[in-house]
Amino acid sequence: MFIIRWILGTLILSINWLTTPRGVKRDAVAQAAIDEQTGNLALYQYKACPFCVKVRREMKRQSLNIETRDAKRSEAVKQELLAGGGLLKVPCLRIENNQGQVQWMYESTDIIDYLSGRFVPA
Ligand SMILES: N[C@@H](CCC(=O)N[C@@H](CS)C(=O)NCC(=O)O)C(=O)O
Repeated sequence: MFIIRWILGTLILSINWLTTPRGVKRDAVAQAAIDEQTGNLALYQYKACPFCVKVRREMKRQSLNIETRDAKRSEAVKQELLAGGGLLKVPCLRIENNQGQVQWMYESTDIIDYLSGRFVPA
């Protein structure tokens, strides 16, 4: 089982690496404004989880510099996710607003919809 998972994980990461999307180019001022907003976001994830890869690809496509936190490799990160979000499931986006209120968003599709709705110009 471990071997199969390792092979699948390596395959997913290799295909992802070979087909990495190009990020949108913004001027420095616009990118700095986006970076300030994404500073309040963090993606809890596993490196080779296909749903996490899907979200990371969208981040790349939109040039969103969102901190990623690996809940498999770090016990502290895993505990943060469990304590905050309530489930050990990835991907999960931690969203903090300017008042310090925190929302934990699970489901890759919901996360991608949220990022597109917030950062892709209509
Ligand atoms: N429908 C979810 C599926 C997420 C999912 O199944 N994630 C797996 C990792 S690939 C998970 O967190 N499983 C629980 C665990 O590993 O403890 C999504 O699209 O985000």
